Order: sequence, then structure tokens, then C-alpha cells
Amino acid sequence: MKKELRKYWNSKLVHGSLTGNSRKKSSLTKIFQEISSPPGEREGVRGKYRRMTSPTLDTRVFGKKIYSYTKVESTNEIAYRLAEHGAEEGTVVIAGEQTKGKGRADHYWFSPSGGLWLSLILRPLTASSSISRLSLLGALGITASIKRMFPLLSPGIRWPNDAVINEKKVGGVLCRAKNGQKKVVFLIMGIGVNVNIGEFPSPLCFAATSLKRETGCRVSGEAFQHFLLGELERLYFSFLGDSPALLTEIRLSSSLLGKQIKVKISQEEFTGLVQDIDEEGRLVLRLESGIQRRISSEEGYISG
Ligand code: BT5
Repeated sequence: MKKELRKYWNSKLVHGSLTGNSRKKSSLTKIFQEISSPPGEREGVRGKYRRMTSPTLDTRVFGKKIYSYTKVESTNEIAYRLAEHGAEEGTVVIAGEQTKGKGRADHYWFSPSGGLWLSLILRPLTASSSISRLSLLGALGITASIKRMFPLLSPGIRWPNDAVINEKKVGGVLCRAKNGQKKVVFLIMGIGVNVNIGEFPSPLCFAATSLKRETGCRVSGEAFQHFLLGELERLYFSFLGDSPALLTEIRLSSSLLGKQIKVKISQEEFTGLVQDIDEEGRLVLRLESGIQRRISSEEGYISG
């Protein structure tokens, strides 16, 4: 298995520039031009998008290519189109601000400047059912980075895709896959983290928090981004290797284990005790009736 993984990763290695295939290169360039935000809102030199390589980033694949924008509708949409045109695994799209940031089920995602809004292109070669696990992996990436940067904070994962501090949401993950017949063609992992957001609009002010609010000081977005890409790559490696350590880490970081919660499935609400998160990323709930139920992230959401 180790040998296979090494071969896989070596085949994925990129070195900061678009490689070989010039047809692919020109097709990608076209996408960047199509996805133009109004002049003046782009980051870049002479009307070209800035593609940053990050020399200090200690990753092998993630973030070796970063497309950085000042303002876009949604980084997930851009990443999806780039992936459709062959962008490599590990490519990252980042924006300073999103005007139509998205959550699951088309929820609105508040994304003014001051947050970290990024989308990662993955090509995991796994069965289509891995979205639940990768959403948890993304949330774990956020909490692990927070712990590394701020050891005194105690962030947790709130199934299926939230990173929370003191039960307030500090970040969220939105995965969208393009599925082939049996496998995922590519998967976009969108991650939003409230880094330096000082105030939230009223519907969010009691439910959301930011690193700045929790630490009381301004946080370096760039440093956090480096931690995040490093942690995400480490966890993704673990995911590809089917390591049981990943599920253990997810369970240990879960803020819901042992708690009584309400889950809505279609129009029905269930109350139960959270017993576990299983190998498929499903929530294992002991309902009041005593029956055990496994709930996937596509099926249900927490309502209280
Ligand atoms: C999520 O959805 O938590 C997924 C968030 C993913 C955002 C990233 S940013 C980069 C990429 N590009 C995108 O367009 N999206 C991704 P969900 O679990 O459905 O949570 C959405 C709910 O969280 C909303 O209905 C609000 O209640 C709340 N919310 C919205 N903005 C928030 C924020 N900035 N911080 C905390 N909570 C927020």
C-alpha cells in the first residue's frame, strides 16, 4: 500500500508551473479570462490574474498552484470550472471576498474581506460516497490548524461540516463532486474560515465567531492558510491510505459525541444521543425509542 501511495503522489507532483500539455494550458488560461471580475477588482499585474506559488509552504501538492482573486462570486464555482478543464489536484482558488458565497443546500455563506475563503481541487480516485468523509476531513483540517496556531483554543468538529469554538461556528466546508460511473472524477473542497471578521450580521451574531474574536487579536491570514493547507494535505494522505488514525482523530475532535441532539431528516425531526461517527462519516444516533440510526450528511442536518 505504501508503495502504491508513493507512486500515486509522485505521479501527482507538480512544481509550481503548468506542466507540458499546452492545449490544457491554453484552455485553463481561457477559463481565467472568462471568470473575470470587473476591472479593478482583480488582483494582479497588467490585467492578468496573479498565480502565486508559495515557496514557504511545506506541502508536496496542496497549494503548489494558487489562483488568488480580490473578489469573486464563489471560489467553488471557479475551482469547479478549472477542474473541468483539467487543473491538477492540489490547485487552490482563494478570494479576499465572495459576493455569492455558498453553504450546503444553497445556504448563504457570509464572506466579506477578513476571512479565508478557498477551494481545493481534489482527484481522490475513490467511490462517489466519500463526500461525507471528506467534509469531516475538511472540518478537521480547520480545527487542527487552529490548535497548531493557538494551542490554548479548543475547537471542535460539529458533524457534518462545521468547525466550532465554544459551540459557535468559526468555519465550514462545502464539498461538491463531479461523479463518474463508479468513481469521483474530481471533488471541490470549499473551506471558509472566519479569520479576522470582527462583527457578524444579526442572524449570525450569536452562532458565529472568528479567530480574531476568540483570541482578541488580529491573526495572520497567510500563516493560517499555510497551516491549513499543511494539515489538509496530511489528513488527505491519511484518507487515501485508508488509515484508521483519521477516523480516530475525527472522533476525538467531535464536539457532539455523547450529546443529546435533534436531527431533521426530510420533514421529520428526531431526538437522540450521539454515539459515534462511523467509517462512512455517518452520525450514529441512539433515538429515544432505543433504535440506533446512522445518518449521512446528505440525508439529515442538525436542527437543535
Ligand atoms: C457551510 O455550509 O458551512 C459551508 C461553508 C463553505 C464556505 C466556503 S468559502 C469558500 C467556498 N466557496 C463557497 O462559495 N463556499 C465555500 P452550511 O453547513 O450549509 O452552513 C451555512 C450556514 O452557516 C448558513 O445558513 C448560516 O446560518 C451560517 N453562516 C453563514 N455564513 C457564516 C459565517 N461566515 N460564519 C459562520 N456561520 C455562517
